[in-house]
Amino acid sequence: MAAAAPKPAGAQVFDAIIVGAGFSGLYQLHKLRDELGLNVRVLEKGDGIGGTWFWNRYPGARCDSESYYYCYSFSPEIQQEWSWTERYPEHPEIRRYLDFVADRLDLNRDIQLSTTVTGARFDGARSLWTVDTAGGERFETRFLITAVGCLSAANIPKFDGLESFRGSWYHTGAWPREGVDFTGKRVGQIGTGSTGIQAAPVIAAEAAHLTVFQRTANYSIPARNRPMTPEETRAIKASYPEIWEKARAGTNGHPFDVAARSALSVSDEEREAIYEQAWARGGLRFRASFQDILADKAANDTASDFLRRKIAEVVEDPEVAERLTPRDHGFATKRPPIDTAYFETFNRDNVLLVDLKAEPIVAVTERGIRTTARDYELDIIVFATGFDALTGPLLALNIEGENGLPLRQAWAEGPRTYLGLQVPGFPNLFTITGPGSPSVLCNMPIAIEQHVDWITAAIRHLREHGLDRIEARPEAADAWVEHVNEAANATLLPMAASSWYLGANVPGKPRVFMPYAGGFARYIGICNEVTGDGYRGFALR
Ligand code: NA7
Repeated sequence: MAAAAPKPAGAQVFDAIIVGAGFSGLYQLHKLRDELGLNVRVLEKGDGIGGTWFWNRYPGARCDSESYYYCYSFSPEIQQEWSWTERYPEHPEIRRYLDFVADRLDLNRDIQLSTTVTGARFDGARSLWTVDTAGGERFETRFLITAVGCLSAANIPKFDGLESFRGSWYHTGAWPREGVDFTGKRVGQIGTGSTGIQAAPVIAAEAAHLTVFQRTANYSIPARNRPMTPEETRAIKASYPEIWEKARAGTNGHPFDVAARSALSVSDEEREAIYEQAWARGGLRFRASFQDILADKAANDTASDFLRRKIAEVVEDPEVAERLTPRDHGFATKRPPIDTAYFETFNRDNVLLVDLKAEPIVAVTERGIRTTARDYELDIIVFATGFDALTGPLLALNIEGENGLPLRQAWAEGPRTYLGLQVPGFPNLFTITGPGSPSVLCNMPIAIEQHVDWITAAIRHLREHGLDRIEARPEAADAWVEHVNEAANATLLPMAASSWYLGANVPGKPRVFMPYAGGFARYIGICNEVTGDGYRGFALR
């Protein structure tokens, strides 16, 4: 590597700065420090590690991937030492797991908590990044790696009058550590995505009254959560190599097969039986019942119809059931939630459903929420309104690349990356699970590991060849953006007009399908080919 130029007074110098201490940041720290021997600092905004799971402590928050594969695969020791208690881990258990990993690998000593990055600029002459924090610290680093998660910038709708509300309000993705006591309270929950669907049953059981403000009705599959048995855990631990192999060979990084049959190739009775079985098993695997659920509208209709009928079976009041029934998008074209007694919650006497399509919110008042139809008096408002997904957490860092180009400007028309790993004009910046990679369409930890491994190998390559810089070529990024669009258009995913995959949930955000829908296995193959081909599409020097 070229010798580092003199540093400005006060800047702390590292080989790599990683922003974020969730699944991505922890593993990236381990790889760069313990395998490459780099001097690394992780900067983390929270006062604890855990990333997404540090912030998302709302009632009912648990993972939708099954615990035994929502974890790291890189360490056979860790996966033998750790045992999950439930099929779907609740948020405190995931934090305990990450603490266990951090302790086991002695990571905490290189993690700086309560440190918010406020800006990062690339100095082309010295091939170095300068990183500034809210506390006035300055860092200099050769490599800047964002490990900020895909769903970490809260989307809080700008309702008139929110500041006048006399009660308390919370966003689910920035939940107070000490929790919220709903006892005896009248609660309003806005949003019925995966989060709202997890939270509503738990809030309803505790609060005096819950009003759910729904803009778009959603499908949901029962999670069928339950404790893990010792036999199951033993069997899983004995077969981890095959589990991970299967997860990497699939579309979504889950270790299950997608049935190699069309929903239209079987009789109505057979299809119904297959869906009933998947419904009884529960979980995201419902999607895998047929291979064309996300590829063919007629096939998708069969799944959507089945799930609509289930809502009508569970919800006692037919009018409420109809309002809860999604009619404007097909199943799984938006991120499919899984639940524990979500639809049953609307059979409770203390729960009211408000259809915001029929009566939109006009304002938040001192006493609650006003729609075009009436006022709802509330003590607590819960915003389960999602995130400025994928691009939001990156833009919040105020990154400026070569010649002072702000990332916000480079992405004015939507994110433009090569493989979701790098952005042209931003040398030595790596974006773990960035837009244009499988990320949120995938079981996250395994997607993260693949990115971290790729980034680590790229940095190793630079160092072994005495090089300073790696940067995505503009033409490679253009071709990749085109491929990401093609991959999305080969599915039904872009059909859901209000999807956060498209940025449609945030007013003014460019409508671009952001994650890579071409499949995890295919994506891994492309990344490996690029590396094998001398980092095709990247400029190294
Ligand atoms: P989502 O899936 O984006 O859901 C947010 C919900 O909030 C959804 O029902 C939205 O309705 C609703 N929303 C958003 N803005 C508004 C306004 N202005 N008014 C009324 N309702 C609104 O976020 P989640 O947190 O549930 O899930 C995010 C991911 O976390 C999830 O997919 C998993 O990957 C984990 P809309 O559908 O946009 O009409």
